[in-house]
Order: sequence, then C-alpha cells, then structure tokens
Amino acid sequence: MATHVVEKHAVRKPETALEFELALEFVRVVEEAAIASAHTMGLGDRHKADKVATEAMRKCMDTVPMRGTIVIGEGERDEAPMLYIGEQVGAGWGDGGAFPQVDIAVDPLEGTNLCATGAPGAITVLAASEKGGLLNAPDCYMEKIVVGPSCRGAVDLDAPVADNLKAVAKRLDRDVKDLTVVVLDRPRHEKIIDDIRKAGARIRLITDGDLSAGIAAAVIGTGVHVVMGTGGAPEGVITAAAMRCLNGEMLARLVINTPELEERIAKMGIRDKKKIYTEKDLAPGNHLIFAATGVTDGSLMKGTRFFGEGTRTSSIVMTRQSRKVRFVESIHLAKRPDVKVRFA
Ligand code: VTB
Repeated sequence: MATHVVEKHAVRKPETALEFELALEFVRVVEEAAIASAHTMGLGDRHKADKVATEAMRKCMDTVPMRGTIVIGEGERDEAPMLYIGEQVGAGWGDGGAFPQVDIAVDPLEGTNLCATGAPGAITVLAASEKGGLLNAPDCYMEKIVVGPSCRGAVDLDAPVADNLKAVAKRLDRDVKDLTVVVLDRPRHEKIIDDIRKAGARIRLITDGDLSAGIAAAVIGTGVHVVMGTGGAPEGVITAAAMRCLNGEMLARLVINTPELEERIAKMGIRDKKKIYTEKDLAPGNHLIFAATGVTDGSLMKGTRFFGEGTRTSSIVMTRQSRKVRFVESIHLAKRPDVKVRFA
C-alpha cells in the first residue's frame, strides 16, 4: 500500500516561506502605488504624485500577511505621515507570531518628476527581507558604481574613471568606446562626465532614476554597461537588493558632509563614514524580494495603461534565495459585471 510520507525537510522554514509567500503579495503593493500615481501623470505636481503613491502603497501593505517594519521609507516618524522609518505595516501583527517578520525598504515613486512631466522611467518600488537584511541607510547622498555579473571585481570606487572603464571593457570583451555609462544629469557630475568623455565611452545622461539604470547595467541586452555618480542612499539600498538577485555588483559610499549627518550616522552605529559598501553590505539578507511596477514607460517595464474597462500594469519581481526573476503583466478589471477583458 502506498503511503505518503511527509519528510521533515519538506516543511518550509518561515524565512524560506518569506520569498515564496510574499513575492506576489508585494507585486500587489507596487501595482497599487503605480496605478494611483499614474493617474497623476503629467499634472506637473510631483508632490501629489508621490503622495498618492505613498498612500496607495501604505494601504495595500496592510493587507499583506506579514509583520513588516519600514526600514527605509518616506522619512523619520515626525516628518512623514506614513511609511516612515520604524512604522509597523502588514496584517500579521498581533497574531502571536505566525506570520514572518519582514524589513521593508520603499520608494513609493522613484522619479516623481518623471511622473509629473509624463517622461519615461518612473517606477514604484520596494525591497523586503528577513529582519536585518537591509541596511538602515540615512537619507543622504551616496556615491555609486554599478556593473553586471561579468564585471564583478573589475571596478574600484576610488580608481580613476578611465581605469574602471578599461577594466569593464576588458571583461565585456569590447573597446571602451563601445560602452555606455549612465549618469544622473547634475552639476555635481561635471567632472565624472568629463572623465568618461575623455576615456572615450558613450554617456546616457538621465534626469532621474538611477535605480532602474542600475538594474539595466546588471542585465545583458539593455545597452547599459555601467552606472556611475552620486544619487540617493535609500535608493542605493533598494538597488543593492536588486543586485543581489541579479548577481550584479555595486560599490557605494555615503556622502557625509554636514555635522547633522555625522551625528545621525554616529547614532546609527556607523563608525567609518568613508566605508565602501558592497551590495552585500547594503542588502545582506539571505531572503530578499525586489518588486517594481512601471508608472511611465521604461526600458525594463511598460508604464501603467488605462483602457476604460480596466488598467494594465507591468511589473518585475525578483527573489534571491529562490532565484527567480518574474515579469508580471496584470489586468485590473473595472468592478462592473459587464466588463470585457482585453488581452492586447
Ligand atoms: C534623484 C533621483 C535618483 O537620487 O536624483 C535623487 O532621480 C537625488 O539626486 O533616482 P538630486 O537631489 O540631485 O535630485 C535618486 O533618487 C536615487 O538615487
């Protein structure tokens, strides 16, 4: 007689369950934020775009079966009404511990200006991990360099730009002139841009969104090979979580240039302000989820589309331990009984 034996190791540990059970839940969260902010596209009001994304993300977050804590969010408790650092989110609090504890880093709308002007590249995004799996970075600038798996170990944050580009070109088996480097178009990057031009590589200047650019650099076929320059540290942590799912490499250093920031990092227990962080230092979690939805069209995902009888969203969700990169196309139907479903 056949018997079914459930072996002990077949039972999932709660932290393994985290990726399996929460990945698609977090897709819902970024989808809702994208739908809300996409309605504000082109209104010229970046604060409104961010506000509605934040509210939608916060509301949806509370339907997720977890005990979540925001570790990177919209600011400190006294400066942000919701999704503030330390805020408890999720439906699992007060259940006696049956649901996983999760740390969450959010950027409800990455590229608020892009959304406000209807320009490409706005996304809603978050990263999640087991407790302690995401560095609680302060809201300051961060120097960054991001490359893909073939360039691991080839770049150095303190090396001259020309040396880094030569090393990347070698790993990618091409000339420096065949590299494209993405840089945020800011006056602070004048020297870096000059150095890249002198080295002979091509440049794509972007007005916003070095997080998506980092993902593009980490995967093959996007035409982006390196991201360089200074952007936000919180977004840096979320980028690092993506790198850990894609085997990309990120080197980063906090820009601590005021007494307030010195004090802030001291309180956070960061002793060496010049420390160079790798993607593993920024997102050390074993179990990591990265989820993002397109608000406006981008190179990785299409923007959110409204077609009267519903809304269509394009998302990406990646998990580290279970090694998945999923592209999720969702049709959110209008709540009417006669609604017709459109596939194209
Ligand atoms: C923005 C944004 C980036 O950093 O530039 C921001 O577009 C900070 O730079 O994607 P500024 O203060 O000069 O605007 C990011 O948010 C992320 O790193």
